[in-house]
Amino acid sequence: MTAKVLSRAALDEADNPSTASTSTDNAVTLDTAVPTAPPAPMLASTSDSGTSGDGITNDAMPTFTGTAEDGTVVRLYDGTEEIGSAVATDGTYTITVTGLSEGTHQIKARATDAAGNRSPASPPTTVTIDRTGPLVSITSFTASGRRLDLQGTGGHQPGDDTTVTIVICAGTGPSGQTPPTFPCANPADTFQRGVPADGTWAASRQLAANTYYFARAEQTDTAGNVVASHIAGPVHTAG
Ligand SMILES: [Ca+2]
Ligand SMILES: [Ca+2]
Ligand SMILES: [Ca+2]
Repeated sequence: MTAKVLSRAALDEADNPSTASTSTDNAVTLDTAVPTAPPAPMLASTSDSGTSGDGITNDAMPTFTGTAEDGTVVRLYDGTEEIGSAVATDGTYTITVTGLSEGTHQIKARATDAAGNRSPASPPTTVTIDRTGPLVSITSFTASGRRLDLQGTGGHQPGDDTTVTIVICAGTGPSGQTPPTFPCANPADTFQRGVPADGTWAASRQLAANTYYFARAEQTDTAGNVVASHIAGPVHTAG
């Protein structure tokens, strides 16, 4: 609704007792309409690392987008804590939030109009911050004749890939005992091993004779964390 009001001076005689005005310049709109609750904020696809669309990300400062009444100030909350704000322009907003701790968060939006009316909270969006990569390692790397035997560990936490990828490369340098840069251009072998519940894996490979080899294992998770083990080796196959 619209109402004509007296100037602030007329309303506050202690400050300005003699300058009351009834000018129509002081017409203001009294906005008592509370904004409707915005829809749930959406995690921006660019902030949803690893598998897209699952709300699991290793980005601790993700960006959210959404819609709200034009011109309102949209605030995002993690529980009761405000984590970012922006003005809705053309009815949309983009907010990059302050750091979120690892774990699951329920993010809600509220919109506040120029008159200070605050909307109810939006439905929540669930986002999981996962910055912990799988625990992958090579624990044993030996040669017997031309056979290489490997043992290692892999992560078995929720979201960890169920396989590790093992890459074996020949050594470099005159003696062949210098470790290559991984991943090497022409791996001697690349293969995968499943990670059972006990978190260990083992493999045997038959490769070329009289060669120094190095190995590295790698594992990812749904958040897109990629962990590479140390480079194991050299081991030398028999001539
Ligand atoms: Ca309003
Ligand atoms: Ca994701
Ligand atoms: Ca993880």
